[in-house]
Amino acid sequence: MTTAAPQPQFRAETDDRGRFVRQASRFRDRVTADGSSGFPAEPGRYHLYVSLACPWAHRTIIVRRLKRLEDVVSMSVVDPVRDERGWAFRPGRGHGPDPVNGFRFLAEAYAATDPTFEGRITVPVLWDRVTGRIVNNESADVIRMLNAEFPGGHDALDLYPAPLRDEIDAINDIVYENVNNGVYRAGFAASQEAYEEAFDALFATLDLLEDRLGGQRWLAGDAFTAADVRLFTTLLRFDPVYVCHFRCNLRRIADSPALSGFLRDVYALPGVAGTVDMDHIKRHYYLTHERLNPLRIVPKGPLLDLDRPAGREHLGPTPPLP
Ligand SMILES: N[C@@H](CCC(=O)N[C@@H](CS)C(=O)NCC(=O)O)C(=O)O
Repeated sequence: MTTAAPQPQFRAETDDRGRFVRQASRFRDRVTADGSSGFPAEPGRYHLYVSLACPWAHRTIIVRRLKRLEDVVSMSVVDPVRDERGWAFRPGRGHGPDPVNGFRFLAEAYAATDPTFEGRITVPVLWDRVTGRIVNNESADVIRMLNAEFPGGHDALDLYPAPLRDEIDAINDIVYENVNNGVYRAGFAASQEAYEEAFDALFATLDLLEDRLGGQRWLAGDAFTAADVRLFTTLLRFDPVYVCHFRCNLRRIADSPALSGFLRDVYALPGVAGTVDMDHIKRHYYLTHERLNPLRIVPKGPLLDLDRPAGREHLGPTPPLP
């Protein structure tokens, strides 16, 4: 009997040394307050397609909620479990049909925008009802637009204040490479060497962040910013998913006092807990990556203690949230 060689989860995004190299986001147009980009920030015009499971989409869900843009940018949720047809709109707990276009699969939104697109169909997607196309499918861009361009939100909260931009960009670069995408580089590595490279960079960076957050409340200092939102969505998934599914098991977030305090601090901000769906998160990862978990058994644990007070108020101010 011959056995086929094991294949990486994403062949097209694996280099010759077994490293996971994430595809670039395809749609990068901008919605602007003044409309100069061709996509004016009109209330009711744009729609966010998200998965509650996905850490990248979760950023956009949190920023939409904190900025109180629920009535300005509509949103709908895909089934957390994907098959070979990709993200799908199906009825179920916490997800449902597509209210805008009646699509059955998110792939239809991509095909409507660029019929030649052959990459992975990803969430989040910012859809324009007027032109009938995707404006942007890069979460980093979408949170910036939600923060700054749309009228009618909670303006007192600025997640990307001008004086802190260089600092936020520098933090984001390190956190993206080694933590947000670092867990994926470990999990989708197709060689021991590639896995260890990602693993070492991930835990070295978590050590730096543990130090930093031991002495200050938020990553950029006194202001709660987009950098904190971006770290939060990875930390939230770390102990229940990445430790086991992606083999990121040097230590847990629960073993890191500052990181776990920070995680609970963000979780306790008004509106954030309501964006968290641990069932979607766990079922998505363990049921979808069939090469990592072929038997599709979903671990029952671990116990999470997200509601325990963080007790970090002495480290800095609480953001201006209603
Ligand atoms: N750079 C993108 C990444 C988005 C992304 O990779 N989303 C994942 C879910 S966590 C996805 O949709 N994957 C689809 C697939 O693997 O087929 C962003 O930040 O928006």
